[in-house]
Amino acid sequence: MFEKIKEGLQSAIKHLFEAEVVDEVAIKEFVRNIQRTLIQADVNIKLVFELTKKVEERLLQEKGKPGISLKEQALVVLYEELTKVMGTETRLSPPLTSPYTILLVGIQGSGKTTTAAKLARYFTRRGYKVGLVCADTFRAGAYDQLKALGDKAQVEVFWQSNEKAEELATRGREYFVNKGDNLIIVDTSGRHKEEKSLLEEMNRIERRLAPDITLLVLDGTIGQQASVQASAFNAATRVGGIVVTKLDGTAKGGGALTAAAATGAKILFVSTGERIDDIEEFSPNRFAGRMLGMGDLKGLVEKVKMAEIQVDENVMRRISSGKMSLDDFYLQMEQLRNLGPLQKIVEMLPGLPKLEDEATEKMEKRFEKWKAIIRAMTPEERKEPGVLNSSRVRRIARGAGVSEKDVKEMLVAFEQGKKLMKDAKKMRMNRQLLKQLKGSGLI
Ligand SMILES: Nc1nc2c(ncn2[C@@H]2O[C@H](COP(=O)(O)OP(=O)(O)OP(=O)(O)O)[C@@H](O)[C@H]2O)c(=O)[nH]1
Ligand SMILES: [Mg+2]
Repeated sequence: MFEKIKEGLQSAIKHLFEAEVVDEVAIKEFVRNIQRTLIQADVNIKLVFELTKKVEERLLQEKGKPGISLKEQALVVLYEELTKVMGTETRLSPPLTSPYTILLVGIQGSGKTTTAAKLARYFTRRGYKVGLVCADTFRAGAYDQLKALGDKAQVEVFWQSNEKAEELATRGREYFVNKGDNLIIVDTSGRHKEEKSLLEEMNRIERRLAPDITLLVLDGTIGQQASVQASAFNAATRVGGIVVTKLDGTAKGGGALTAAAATGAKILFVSTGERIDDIEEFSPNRFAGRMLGMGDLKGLVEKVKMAEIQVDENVMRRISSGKMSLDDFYLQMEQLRNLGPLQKIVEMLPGLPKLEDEATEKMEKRFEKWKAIIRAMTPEERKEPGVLNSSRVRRIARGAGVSEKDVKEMLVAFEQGKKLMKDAKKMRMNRQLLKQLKGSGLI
């Protein structure tokens, strides 16, 4: 799913992460690459430009936040904006205590019958007693198809011949309610050429049946055309949610999802294959993460937010102007620690070379040691490390339970860090930063 989008977005990100300097030019190129990818995925041009304009504006305005490089920020901003265009997260959770009716509508071949069976299975697994009603009086073999699928889901299917669709729908519901079922799913017909009469029929069924929710089933392969269908059905019925089908193997999935979301209707489920279990709840967060090819982007966003909260503006100003004190250095190490295991953070950022486990472990251990050293110092020493002579170093080493060599090593690293932070303003480069860290012997 989303192979093309994934490829395009990831290559845009990789390109940005490999850039020497992330300046306005690099950001604009990043944005252009994203535009191209989304347009290829059939996302509506207006939506694409709105999204990329926001990404660009935010990146130029927000610049890098303290402790976060502009590249990481770019990734998070893109993730957040992608999530937004896919709508809000909504769950369909019918009550278990009273009967709930779902009416499925949609044009011919959109996947209604398949979806009816998939939903039957989905809700059966969650403890509902489900009944399927075939209210398709148009399609030859409509009942046989639903019956075969219903058997797979182990759900009973109701059907009677020679009935009006609205008649069939209400009788079916009555039958299952009397049986004590609490979730009734009604499948309807779709007619290609007679869309007007189809909409009229759906309107009739809806008025008569008064379902708890009408779900519109949209074929994902139609891309942004989804919005036209959604609007037409919404005018004839009260579309309460959308199911986008056939997202497997279509390059237009991004278009269908964003177009459907743009109509204001909520996408509740997506279907990704012909098998009975190929259905999942729609989650904008998770899908944006998937499009960016990262499992735990949400986690990264939270971590970035956390880091933002903890960074003191004054400290950052001191650090980036090269006036870092040992207290600031200590805080920096603390924050790195708060972000979680270093290895995990590095893994979450695309385009970064993998650190060996041992290297990160070594680095983390060293940080602990250095923190102990700083704790063993007087406030004056922390503020002005220049006063440290050999007798003070000896005292500190003893106080921290380390060797004098360790203390000296920390002081060298601190001086290097100070310089690094000063330069970081200019480069904000993970790769270079890592190289320098490696070169400095810190890791
Ligand atoms: N690959 C794929 N095929 C699907 C998916 N959902 C449905 N299909 C296929 O699409 C075709 C049409 O599905 P149906 O469920 O019969 O569609 P319908 O809306 O009930 O069609 P009508 O009753 O004729 O209006 C079938 O061959 C399904 O197997 C999906 O998510 N992925
Ligand atoms: Mg059907």
